[in-house]
Amino acid sequence: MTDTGRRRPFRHLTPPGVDDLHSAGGDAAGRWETDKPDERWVATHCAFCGVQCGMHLRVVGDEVIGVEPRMDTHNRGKLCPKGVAAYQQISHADRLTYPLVRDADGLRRATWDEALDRVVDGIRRVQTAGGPDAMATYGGASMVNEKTYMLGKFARVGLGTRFTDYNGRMCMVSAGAANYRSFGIDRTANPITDVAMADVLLVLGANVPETFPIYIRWFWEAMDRGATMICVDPRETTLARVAQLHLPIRPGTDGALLNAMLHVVVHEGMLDEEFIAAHTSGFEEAKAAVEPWTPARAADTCGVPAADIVRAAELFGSADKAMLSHARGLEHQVMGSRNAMAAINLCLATGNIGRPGAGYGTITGQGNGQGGREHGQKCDQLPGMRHFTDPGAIEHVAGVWGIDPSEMPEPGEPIFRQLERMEAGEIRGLLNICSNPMVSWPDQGRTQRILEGLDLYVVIDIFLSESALLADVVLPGSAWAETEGVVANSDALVCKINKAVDPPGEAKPDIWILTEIARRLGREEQFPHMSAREVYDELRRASTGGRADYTGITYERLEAEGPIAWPCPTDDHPGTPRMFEDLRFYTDDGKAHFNAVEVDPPAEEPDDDYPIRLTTGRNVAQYLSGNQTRRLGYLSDQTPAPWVEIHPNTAAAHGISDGSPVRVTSRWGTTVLPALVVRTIRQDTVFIPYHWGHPVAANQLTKASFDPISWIPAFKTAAVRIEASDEAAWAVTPPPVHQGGAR
Ligand SMILES: Nc1nc2c(c(=O)[nH]1)N[C@H]1C(S)=C(S)[C@@H](COP(=O)(O)OP(=O)(O)OC[C@H]3O[C@@H](n4cnc5c(=O)[nH]c(N)nc54)[C@H](O)[C@@H]3O)O[C@H]1N2
Ligand SMILES: Nc1nc2c(c(=O)[nH]1)N[C@H]1C(S)=C(S)[C@@H](COP(=O)(O)OP(=O)(O)OC[C@H]3O[C@@H](n4cnc5c(=O)[nH]c(N)nc54)[C@H](O)[C@@H]3O)O[C@H]1N2
Ligand code: SF4
Ligand SMILES: [Mo]
Repeated sequence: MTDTGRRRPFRHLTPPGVDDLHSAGGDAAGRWETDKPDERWVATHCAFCGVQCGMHLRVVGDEVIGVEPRMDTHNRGKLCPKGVAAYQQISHADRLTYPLVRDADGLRRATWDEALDRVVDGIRRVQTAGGPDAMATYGGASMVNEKTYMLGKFARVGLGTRFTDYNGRMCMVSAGAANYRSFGIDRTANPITDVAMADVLLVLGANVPETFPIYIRWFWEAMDRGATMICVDPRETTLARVAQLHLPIRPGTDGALLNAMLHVVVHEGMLDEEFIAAHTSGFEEAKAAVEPWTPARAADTCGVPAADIVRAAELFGSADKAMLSHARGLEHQVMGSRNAMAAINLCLATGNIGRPGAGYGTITGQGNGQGGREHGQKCDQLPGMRHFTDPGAIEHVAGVWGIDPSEMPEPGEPIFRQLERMEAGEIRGLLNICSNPMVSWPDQGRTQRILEGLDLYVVIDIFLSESALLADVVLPGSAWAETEGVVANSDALVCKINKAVDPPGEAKPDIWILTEIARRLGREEQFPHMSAREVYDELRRASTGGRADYTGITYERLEAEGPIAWPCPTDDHPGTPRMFEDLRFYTDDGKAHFNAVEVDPPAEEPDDDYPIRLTTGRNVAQYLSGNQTRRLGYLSDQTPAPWVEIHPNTAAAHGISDGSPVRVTSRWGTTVLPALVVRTIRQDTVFIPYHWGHPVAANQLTKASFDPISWIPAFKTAAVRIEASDEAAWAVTPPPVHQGGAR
């Protein structure tokens, strides 16, 4: 590879002076190596969140024995507690090491042939009775892009079904819908490094110190430079504690707050009229929609002082460079997409987009939470972030897949719409790869009824999850360190994941499993067994000309240059770390679109029986459904079980003291958890981290109600009652018992 003089995106975007403070270490390319003769270091990225910190896996023989942070990647030698422990999954005694099939006594060991026969016979039966669409697939964004791409192709070509979707339906789809409507593309606009250069930061519903710990550096750096921080969260997170202004908002009311902020910006003459006229459309409608949202009215809805709303708007509206960031706190609501649109409206109205230190970003959650929504495992999408509405896209992708365009199924539906079809008996089979719905979907009772009611339920996982325990067939797949691949991190930086070891025991690469099922269904021609590299090269071709264009991002370039941000249409394109710098948008008219935001109440409102608001979320030491992190001693020691956060006044009113058992009951379920009595939460709200299964799962309490645009569940807005409980203890759920397949 010739030296093109290009610099790594994170360096390019690092504020002046910052680089000097940090020595990259290692050799000139930032590579570090071991001097131990038996040991190999494999350069890769973390298994967990969207930061995608670079790490070396330390490998001896066929075992990963440890980890060293990389200095040459955007984490600059830092890892959070989960990153430090991630490697312990790989050789973990609980790994699934052989297939399981269900018989009258439950799950038992089976050969691959027997298990695959069960899957293929099951699919044939389901599709003979109900047609191709009676079988559905459901994927996950912990998988590398090679796997997510293969899943979309497997569904459309291998099964011929229109029903595929993925776990980002619970995560990024509200932000995605808003980004798409406003900018015409579903990608974060400004890179997170822009935070460090902003004068004013507005952070809504993002617990950055716990959920993106390595990114917090940019927020502290901004504040050290004198930036003003405004934080909107019903809890006083570490970020809120240091913010100049904390708005402890009532859960589910961000749309009202943002509309009121735009109202103030309009009425106090803080609009960037020139920018609005030249680069946007739809402003008048958006302006009309915020007119009724006076600060006083929003104060009433949001439960924060009107003066603070005005101050927040004035700070944001008068800044030269303002950055707005949000995550799931703002998005896990029936208003999720509209909240994100209201956030973008505020940025557009004040001319904060496409500039260093001025703009907008939704912080993507999962390791491949960006890539997972680009290459076709999503229900209405074809690879390269292409849409079924575009006949050219169908033709292009059909060509890459070797099928006639007429064979391409129709666009599908979000998984939570598919659940209605499962309840109605229309969808009879589900293949779930890389998600644990028994912990992560809302209204766990309903989830269990649906999964148990299917004629065929197949799970491909690396550990036996609460959801795998209900399956007819469990197939042992591959962890991130067991195949090559790429992920796109929360800045759309495409990062190379490298293989350290083979899958354990009889476990197989996920791509092999999907390919083998498709072949046994008679699709040998479209599904030759391919290496990860061959799959990736096909993905790149499929993405050519799409919005998420990966054409120019080869494995070789990633290895030579480090992460590259898409779109990157040619071999000599430098990648696109910051979007919209030329103020051209991916919409029909090339302008950014304002969207008028009408405000609806939260999914559930408190009443006399359920007077308290429940919101749910995360803790620094656990990851998502916990199926991975609950097994890692070092992490589990920190938070072995969930708790319920309660304000001291609320606790006292209910006779609850710190550490005492509390029964929390919603219209949908009940559980008992220890109280964590803290001053850092609203008095009318309680919070439960959701990383554990039954009987302490937060999602026993949440309602299955959804954003009508994105179909994201309203995880942040339930209504409950709390009572001091006399139950001596609460169950600490260990992970489901492993199959005894220790290596
Ligand atoms: N340690 C850890 N890190 C993670 C993950 C993990 O499981 N564990 N998961 C990753 C993934 S997939 C994701 S999606 C991200 C999520 O990252 P975040 O969105 O930061 O995480 P959450 O804890 O879900 O919610 C963030 C905050 O929203 C607040 N909140 C609750 N209701 C509301 C509301 O109505 N309005 C507002 N404004 N705020 C509200 C909560 O109090 C919480 O502090 O984290 C990623 N990183
Ligand atoms: N109440 C409440 N519920 C929530 C949320 C909330 O804030 N509150 N947050 C929601 C959000 S944002 C998210 S992202 C979801 C996530 O919820 P889930 O989709 O359930 O997420 P994970 O726990 O990551 O599930 C991934 C599963 O795949 C397995 N796995 C990991 N990597 C691989 C791989 O490469 N191959 C295979 N075959 N398997 C693999 C893991 O062992 C695990 O069982 O939860 C949502 N649920
Ligand atoms: S911040 Fe995210 S990517 Fe980095 S080590 Fe922690 S979990 Fe892994
Ligand atoms: Mo997520």
